[in-house]
Amino acid sequence: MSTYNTILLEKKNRIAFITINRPDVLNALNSEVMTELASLIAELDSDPEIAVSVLTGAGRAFAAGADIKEMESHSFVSMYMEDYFSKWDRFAAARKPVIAAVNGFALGGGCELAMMCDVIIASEKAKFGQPEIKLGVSPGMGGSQRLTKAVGKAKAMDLVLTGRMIDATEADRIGLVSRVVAADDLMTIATEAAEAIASYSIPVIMANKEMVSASLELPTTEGVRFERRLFQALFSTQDQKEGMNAFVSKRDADFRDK
Ligand code: CO8
Repeated sequence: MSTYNTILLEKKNRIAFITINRPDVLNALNSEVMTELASLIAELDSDPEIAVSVLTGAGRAFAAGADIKEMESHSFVSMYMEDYFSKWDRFAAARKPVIAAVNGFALGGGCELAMMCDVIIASEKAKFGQPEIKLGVSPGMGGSQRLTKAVGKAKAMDLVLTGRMIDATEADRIGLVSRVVAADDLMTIATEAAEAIASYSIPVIMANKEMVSASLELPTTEGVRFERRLFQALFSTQDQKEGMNAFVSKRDADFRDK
């Protein structure tokens, strides 16, 4: 297992708990966080003992955005030549589900990171926003696309163009988050959601994630065809036989990830 400077990792009962750990700078996402998270997520994708991850932030932020101090002196050429922040694409391409447990500020890149995850469980203290316009830039980690797909044009334009922060209640109302929970219950409820997912068959979890994710990219007819092929393919798994036999026999299923 690799060791990391900017993130904490704990693996328990098929769940990887990942904490972004730069609380002094509200977990600002610098290149090191990106590199470490991208590499960890690839490692977890190929770890047969892990079904799902929970991502949160240490202290009072989930992540208050990309690291402004790291970005400030960049030029277009240096950004372009490095393809600055392109490794976030690897994080977003995770094949196993990631639950974002948003404990506080999720601003700019922090909001974009939460939106790369599959389920967003927000503490009532969470705050979301895309304030990049105030810094003379724009979303750069997928926010203009994922936010618009999540909440529609009217809300996305409001958030991106005004740069205003919204609270968890508003985020819930506009469909940005999956659930809002009391701050003290955040990790318990995120863990319960992860445990529910982790109780299922890993290849089946992955197929379910893959087809929902495909809906964001494919026209409906293609998406439905993709869903049907994957659904049909799942009948080649032992876990389909086990799941259906367990139901018919009125017993709990014993999935084997096969
Ligand atoms: N980057 C670097 N440092 C940060 C960041 C950040 N995004 N956010 C907070 N910090 C630091 C502060 O500088 C401060 O450090 P120090 O103690 O050394 O001065 C520490 O964290 C605590 O912050 P504050 O004192 O400001 O705490 P407050 O409670 O007063 O305010 C806020 C909290 C409102 C969250 C405030 O910190 C804030 O506005 N932060 C910036 C939010 C922001 O603008 N985020 C967007 C960043 S740009 C971005 O994410 C672009 C993404 C796409 C890039 C892709 C490139 C290809």
